[in-house]
Amino acid sequence: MTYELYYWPEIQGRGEFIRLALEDAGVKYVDVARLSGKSSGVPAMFKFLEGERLATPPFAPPFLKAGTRIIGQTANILQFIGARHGLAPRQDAGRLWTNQLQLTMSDLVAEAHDAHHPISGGLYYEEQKPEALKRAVHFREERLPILHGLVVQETRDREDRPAHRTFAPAASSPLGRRSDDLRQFEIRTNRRSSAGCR
Ligand SMILES: N[C@@H](CCC(=O)N[C@@H](CS)C(=O)NCC(=O)O)C(=O)O
Repeated sequence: MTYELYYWPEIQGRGEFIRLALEDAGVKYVDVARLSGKSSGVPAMFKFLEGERLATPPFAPPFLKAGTRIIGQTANILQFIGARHGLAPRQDAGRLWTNQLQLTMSDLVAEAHDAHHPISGGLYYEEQKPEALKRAVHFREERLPILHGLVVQETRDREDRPAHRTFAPAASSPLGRRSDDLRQFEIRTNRRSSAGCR
């Protein structure tokens, strides 16, 4: 089977997470919106987003067509590819942890986007530059170090360990360490998260 990936052709964006997983799995796929010709390109993507009545419609690109199945949401697609092609563990503990890391990445991507589009994703960056500049300070100083630090540290700590075996949080990770640092981390992120959600 050849997978069909649907994503904006000119940018890496969230589509790149899926491309990397498909490449790593070594499976056949087409990047539909990057192709030209009948049933290809961006119009083919819009057919799914706007046209057809689907039982499980995607909210936004990226989405993956696997046979008759249409799967949306980056983390969800990765969970599907990961389990199917041995890139992520099948057991609950490891599967949940891997997905949790990816959802953290998704938060990071969304917050980076919102720092540039603080008023609306429907407006160009240039139309909301003063607000973006203000928000960028908070993003850079408060959110980015936490989210980025967590992902980088976890990845680094895992390099020496055989993949798919140990899927508890790494001992030196803020999530794996029961210490004052962890309590500080939890207090800090909870406060920041709830402030962000309001
Ligand atoms: N939570 C979704 C977000 C998808 C998303 O926002 N995709 C962007 C491109 S990266 C888009 O095309 N959005 C159009 C829209 O939100 O209407 C995911 O992780 O896949």
